[in-house]
Amino acid sequence: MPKSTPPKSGYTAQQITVLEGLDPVRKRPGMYIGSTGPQGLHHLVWEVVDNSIDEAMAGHAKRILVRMLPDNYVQVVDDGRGIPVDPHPQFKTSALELVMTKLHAGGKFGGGGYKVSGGLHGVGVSVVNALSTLLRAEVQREKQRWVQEYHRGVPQGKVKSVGRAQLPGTGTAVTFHPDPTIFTEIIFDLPTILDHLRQQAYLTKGVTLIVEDLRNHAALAERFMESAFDPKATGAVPLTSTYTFHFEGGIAAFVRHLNHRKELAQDAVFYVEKEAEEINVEVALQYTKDYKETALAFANNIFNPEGGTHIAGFRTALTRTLNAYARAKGMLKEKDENLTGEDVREGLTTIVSIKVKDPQFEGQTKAKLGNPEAQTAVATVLGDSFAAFLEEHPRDAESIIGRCLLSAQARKAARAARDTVLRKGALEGLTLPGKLADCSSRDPSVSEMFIVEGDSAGGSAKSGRNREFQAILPLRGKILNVERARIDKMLANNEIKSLIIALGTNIGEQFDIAKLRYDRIIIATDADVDGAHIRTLLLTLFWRYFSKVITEGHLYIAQPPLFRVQVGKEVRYAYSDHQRDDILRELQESRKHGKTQERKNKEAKTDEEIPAEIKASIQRYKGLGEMNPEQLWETTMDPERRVLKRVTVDDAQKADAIFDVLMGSDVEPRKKFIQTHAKAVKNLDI
Ligand code: 0RA
Repeated sequence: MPKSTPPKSGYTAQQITVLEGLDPVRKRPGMYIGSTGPQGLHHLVWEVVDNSIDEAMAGHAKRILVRMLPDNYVQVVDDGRGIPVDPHPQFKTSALELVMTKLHAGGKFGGGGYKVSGGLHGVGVSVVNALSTLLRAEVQREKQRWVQEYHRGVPQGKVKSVGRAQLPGTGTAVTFHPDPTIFTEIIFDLPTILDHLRQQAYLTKGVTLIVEDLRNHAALAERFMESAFDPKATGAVPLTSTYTFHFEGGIAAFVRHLNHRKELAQDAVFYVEKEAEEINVEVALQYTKDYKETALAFANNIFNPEGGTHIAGFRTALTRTLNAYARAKGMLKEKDENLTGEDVREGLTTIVSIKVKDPQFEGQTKAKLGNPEAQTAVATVLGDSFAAFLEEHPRDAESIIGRCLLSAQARKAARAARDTVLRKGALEGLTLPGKLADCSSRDPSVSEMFIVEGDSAGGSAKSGRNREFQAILPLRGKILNVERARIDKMLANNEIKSLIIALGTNIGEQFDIAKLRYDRIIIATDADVDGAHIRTLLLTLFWRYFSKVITEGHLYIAQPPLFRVQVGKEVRYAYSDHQRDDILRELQESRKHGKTQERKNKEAKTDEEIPAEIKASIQRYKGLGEMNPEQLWETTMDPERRVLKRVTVDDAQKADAIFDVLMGSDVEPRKKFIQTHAKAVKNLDI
């Protein structure tokens, strides 16, 4: 528990109850925010933003701002009504303090109408407070500015008025610093924040979400640390560090954006928003000439990577409606089979977003919606309105049905081809590929396989490995982009064939996870754009055809170091720029110290005569191929020393569904994208 200094006034008794209230959060943070890694860290931001989004959805806030400040501070400001500061009738404490210090106290104030956006977030801002070394709440209300500060969830004084409101109107601001004793790292990632806020902006039409990156604007940041509502500082934020998201079209704009680089098979985006079974349902869809389906599902603005009942309801209604329409218009003859679910989903981009009072999530990762009434609700809403859309847009309808008939044909042809391939035993009984350097152990539970990019790195990995339990599969070039390929084409691709045989699980209907030959499959690619692309392709491949390898936790990404730092004889490896600088400083310090001692012992010289700089050599690794076998073993393969990142369903979903501009991690192209569009259109519907 935090040992904070006792506050001055009679605050001690209160302090104890607050601690008791938030104690479980600090004891088991994972229960509240999922993890204490980077995902959990960013959850803090989502949690605070969610509260402001609720205020926006209730019709009271128009603008929500996320400021990234130096030293890992984040500030979230909205122009809502301001959290009430007056004493709560039951608890006799300021409502603001209750919201900040009581679990699940979130939206229960102000009577009735206020809605909590539940789910994985929705745990309440008090959780953020408990997990922050410092949190400051500022409220503009009744023409005053009110402030309270907390240290690991403990108030450092009462809610106080600190003078007149600074900006016109009302609002709430929360500034916090995550607790480094809780989180494995506390560095916030701009692309992650932009991705999330863009997504939230699509899901909350009409609201403006703004990110200001002020991590390199010390003077401005200092003013905001004093007051989030400082009008002078507010007016001085440069446009170049500002990212604005606002979509009048909501999820229809989201679909348009997901399809912006694709050839379309339908002009108008279909969009509906309606209530059924007390659930608010929104669906947007548009057909493309692509092969793959993109379907993103959200419940209460939370992404459900594994879909759930809302997606199920969408699918049945879609298939049923299209078959009924095609029959009625004679596009399907009496003798023709019905279109299958697969046929009607090829090339389709869909967003389903529902708001439900009591969301239930299923599965290990809580990634799947379970409410049975959501299935009926979505099916009802979509069935009615999509049938009407087809009647009103006969040309789109014709093009959509044509597209589905074509994929039915292709499906039958592909099945025939695959059956031939599989019957011929293309995979079964085939010997392990020649390029695989297998391990000697036959016990999958101790074995691992590295998928290594390129022959030269493959060579180093083969000599550097522990052959007892480590197998190496070098992959040459870019593997086939499975996004566009059908299973018959994939099976003809040699790189992929090697991979499937090495895994041992087979593929498609024959897939059997029990036959996996290694407990850990480790992807090792270079730290450059090509490496990232190959990694994305592999993730997509695994997600599409071997998803259990991911959901059962067998897929990993190796984290080779970016730098080798040497001072004197000492060698260390660094995995980031920041770490490189730390190591360098540390090594130089310890060496300087060593030299001082040496000379003091010999000649009794003073400190001033010791050289300040000591030669260091820094090597930047551009690829795995630049490391010799020993280095590769030490840094990337040795279980005692290496860093591995386990691939999550979320990683795979991102790679699969939206790895273009929307989800890509390079900021520049997207920044440009946002900015050009921001200037071109008044209502930023991109
Ligand atoms: C309950 C009641 C009222 C405002 C809020 C909650 C509120 C909460 C948050 C959290 C972040 N920003 C927020 N803005 C407002 C106001 C009730 C009233 O004024 O009548």
